[in-house]
This record gives sequence, structure tokens and C-alpha cells, in this order.
Amino acid sequence: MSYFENVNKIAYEGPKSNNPLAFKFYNPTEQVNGKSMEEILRFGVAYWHTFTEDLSDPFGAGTAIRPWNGFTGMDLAKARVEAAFEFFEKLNVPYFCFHDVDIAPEGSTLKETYSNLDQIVAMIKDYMKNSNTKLLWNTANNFTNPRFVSGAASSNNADVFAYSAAKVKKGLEIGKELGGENYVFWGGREGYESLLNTDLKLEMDNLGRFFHMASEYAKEIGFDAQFLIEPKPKEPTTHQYDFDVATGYAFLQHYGLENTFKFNIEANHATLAGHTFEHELRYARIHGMLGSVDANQGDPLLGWDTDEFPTDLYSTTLAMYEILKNGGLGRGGLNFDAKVRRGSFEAEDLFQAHIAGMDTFAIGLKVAQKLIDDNVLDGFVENRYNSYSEGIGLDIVEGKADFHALEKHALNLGEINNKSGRVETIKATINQYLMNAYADK
Ligand code: XLS
Ligand code: NI
Ligand code: NI
Repeated sequence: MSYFENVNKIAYEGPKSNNPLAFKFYNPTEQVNGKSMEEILRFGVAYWHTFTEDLSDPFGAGTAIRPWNGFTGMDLAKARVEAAFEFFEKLNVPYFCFHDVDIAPEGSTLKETYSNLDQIVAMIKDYMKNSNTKLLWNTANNFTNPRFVSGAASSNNADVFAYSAAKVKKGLEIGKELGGENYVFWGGREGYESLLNTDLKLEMDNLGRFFHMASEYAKEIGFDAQFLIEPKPKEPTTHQYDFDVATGYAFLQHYGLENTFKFNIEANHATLAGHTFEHELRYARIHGMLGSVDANQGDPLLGWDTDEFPTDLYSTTLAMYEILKNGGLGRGGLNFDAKVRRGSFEAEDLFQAHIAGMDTFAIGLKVAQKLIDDNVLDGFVENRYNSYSEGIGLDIVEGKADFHALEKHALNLGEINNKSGRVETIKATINQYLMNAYADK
């Protein structure tokens, strides 16, 4: 049985191809600085957006036409697994990610939910035996069900805290069972709506306690996945505790969790926080905290998490620059936490959208590698800061200067000469690299 009969295995056809079902730039085996594109980019498919999502929005019903639409309940869950593994193979994607509720329906009791999960996890494990696609990460959806109305680990209700812990415990067991490389915590409801009715300190302390318990349980069962926090500033809550990387890092340090976690950075969440994607990646990278990436993009005209497939070359280039400077993603990957637009409702759009995203990151990778090879940005930045490589600057960075020495230096200065930042020229140079990357193809 085939769910995507009209789609063959997606092949690399090169930049001149006009086949919408072929890669133009992502060539999995192509070497970039001694590693294959597949190894560097580590793409993942997000189960929720590709197999569970119906494309409804706050004002309209779902539009998605899917070959599994005729099924319900556990049959639907099983059909989705079959379709997913056909999709992974045809797209030739190395990873996938899911929330518990994406793969199996919730039962009327937690026990029934567990039993539904067990059946589907066994089926997924079976499919994984004959598949090249591995689990990048799984996570617990502790935000959709009404019981999480006031949060999960940060709920005012201790019963909800316990229920959330049970779901994460099960998630860790599932991650272990399926060989997951990471485990993600996105605190959908871990924040508050109004400070007026909120015990901020207790909620944050509880969140810290929850993460410690999760880490202890993972150790207890021998699940050695990298733990990841996915920051997001708001939505659905008014204020989310893991607002951005800097806030999340301070939280982790305060609760002694900085060696247990890294960050899963999502492009659209960065923009919601008022940052660029590359800012969040850089902030995590320089602190050794860059774990994985949710590859998507927002719509600059809309103020919410639209989760578009990434098509902005400038953004993927600067993102890949940070990732390469990080020495790669380690156990992380580029998970397409992205959904097709509501108007792109055909099943084939799922393939075309992933191809668009994969090609966009492949170009970003090639251009970023060239910028690094030619020392374009580092060379400029190094020169811009060269006042710190000699004299008083060197004393400052080596900790040899104090306010007395600095005052003495300042009193002897004539006119201070600053250097131009040349940001327009740098941007124009990046444009040249983008235009020239495939000029000879
Ligand atoms: C929602 C988040 C979510 C996480 C996983 O905005 O991006 O999809 O990636 O829970
Ligand atoms: Ni995400
Ligand atoms: Ni998101």
C-alpha cells in the first residue's frame, strides 16, 4: 500500500532542474569541507506538522487533504506511521521528531494513553528496523489538553505537576526504546497569563525541580540523550519562562542545570523574542549551549508563530555560519518545525515544502563555508577589534588594567580615532557570495 503514489524517491537533479519534486541544491553525498551535506545538515521531519496537522487556524477549519483522512482513532495513528515511513524514505531524510500526542490518541485515562502509545511505539520501532531514518528527539505535549490550562510543571495544581511528570517519564522511556538522540522540553504553558494571580518564585522553583527529576530519571534508566530546552517568549502564555536563550541560560545556571541541558533554537521563536535567528544561535554557541535547531521562519507581517518552511537564503546562510563555527550540530539536527500554508493543502505540498527547506539550507551551508574559507567576516571583525591585541587593550583583556591605569591612559589621549563599521559593505559582500555560489553551475 502506498500513501504517496504520485511521488517517487526525491533525487538530486542540480540547480538547472525544474522538477518540483527534485532537489536542486541539497545533494546528500556532496562534500563540504570534508563532510557530506547529509552529515552536516542532519535534517528532521516534524511529525506534528506533517502527519498530524490539519491546517486549521484560529479562524478556519482544516483544509489538509491527506491520504490517511479516512481513518479514525488507533487506525488513524497506524496509518500515519505507515505514511510517515514512506515519506521519510522518499524524501531520504535522516531524522524525525514527535510529541507523544502526535503519534497516538490520548485515552480516557493515563493508563489507556500509555497503552495506545505502547502499541504505536512498537510499530514505529518495527518500521525503524528497515529504515535509515532515526529519532532526533521526542517530547511530551504538556500544553494542548485542558488540564494544562495553568501550566504543566509550573501549574498552581500539584496534581498537574504529577501528571506532567508521568508524561515526561513515559516520554523518556519511549526515547530510550527508539534510540532518540535528544529529548526536548518546550514549555508551552510554562509561563503566566497575569502576575496578579501568580507565585512567580514557586512556579520557577518547581520548573527547576521538574528538570532535575527528569534528568535523574533519564540517568536511572540509562537514557543518555542530550536534554534540550526550546526557548519561546510568549504564545500561548503571555510571558514564557524560557523567553530566549539568554533568559533560559540564566535559569539553567540558577538551578544548576547548565551542564544537563543545551538549547533547541527555533527561528520563528527568535523573531518573536525580538531577535534574529543568528543572534540566538550565536548566544548559545559562544556559551557552548547550542544543541539543535527547529528550522522554520516567521512572517514579518504577522506577529505570531507561523512556522513557515525556511526559504530565506540570507537567514539560512547566517544560521549555517553559526552552526559551522560551532563545529556542527553534534547530536542535534535541523528539524523542520514547519507547516505548509493553509492554502497548500495537497499531500504533495508536504514533499515540495521540505524540498524547499532542504535546498535553502544547502545553499546556506555552501555560502557559509565559503565565507569561512575566505575569512570574510572573521577577518573584518578581528581587525575591527585589534585595539585589544596590544597596549592598553591587551592589558584590559589580560586583566592587568585597573581604573588607575585606565585613567592615566585616558588623560594622555589626544583625539580618539574610531573605525568605520562598514556594515553596508559587509552585506554587499555577502550578496556577492550568494550570487556567485552557483555561478558556474
Ligand atoms: C511550538 C514549538 C513546538 C516545539 C515542540 O511553538 O515550536 O512545536 O518545537 O514542542
Ligand atoms: Ni519548535
Ligand atoms: Ni514554534
